[in-house]
Amino acid sequence: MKSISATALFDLKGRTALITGSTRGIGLALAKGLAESGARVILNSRQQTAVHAAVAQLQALGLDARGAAFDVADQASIEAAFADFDRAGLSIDILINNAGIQHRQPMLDVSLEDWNRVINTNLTAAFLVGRAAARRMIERGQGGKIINIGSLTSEAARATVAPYTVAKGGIKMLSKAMAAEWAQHNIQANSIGPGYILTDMNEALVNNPSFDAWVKNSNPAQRWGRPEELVGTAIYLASGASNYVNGQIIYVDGGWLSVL
Ligand code: GCO
Repeated sequence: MKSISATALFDLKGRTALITGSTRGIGLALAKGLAESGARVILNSRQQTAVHAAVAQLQALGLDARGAAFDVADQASIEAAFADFDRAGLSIDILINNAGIQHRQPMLDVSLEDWNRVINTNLTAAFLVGRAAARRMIERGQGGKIINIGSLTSEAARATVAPYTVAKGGIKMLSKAMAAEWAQHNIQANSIGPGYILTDMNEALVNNPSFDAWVKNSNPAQRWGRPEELVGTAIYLASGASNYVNGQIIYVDGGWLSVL
């Protein structure tokens, strides 16, 4: 096998990446990072206006960005979006299943509706979007990359976020299931487990002095992470540098899960 230079290993030129839930926070940071590494990126959320604004933000930086507004929790919406990609000749080589919501409430009080809403958006969506992308990757015969965004709660539970925790634990195992069935098609499916990251979803936690202190005292870096600190791991898992890595989860957590 011909050797590839180290820098070329991480080059995403000529690749097309779909990042779900990418109009802000972690998703937008990952989309910007992959685009800066040469990829064409497709941004997504349910809101067309938010998609347009985020695409404009990346295009203003000279990046190859376009948008696709669809609901990752709705199978018909996903299939319609992929039919649009097919018609536009867009081959998704890299998928980042990032879209997710949070619901903070004691498990004894969580309604079945809220439970299902979180599981559908944070886990089932990754299965449905992943399968739609994998079908086309397999048909094209050129393999592909799937990156599922997990959490510290893929490994350990925090009280009052049970639906999210269960979904994120499932995300970790979904990557392994994808590897088990799709590695033979040269698809690598892995997870990233972010620690506590400064995002809109966590704003209430950041602004809560006792929660803020708990986060800083619970990880050896003694700080919250920033969305852009996840970009390097995403580029690694989206690139040729990780062609023999499958079904893994990489925690980007300041060391949180590695210390007592
Ligand atoms: C919470 C937070 C967490 C973080 C992240 C930690 O309520 O505990 O929202 O879920 O977002 O997932 O890894």
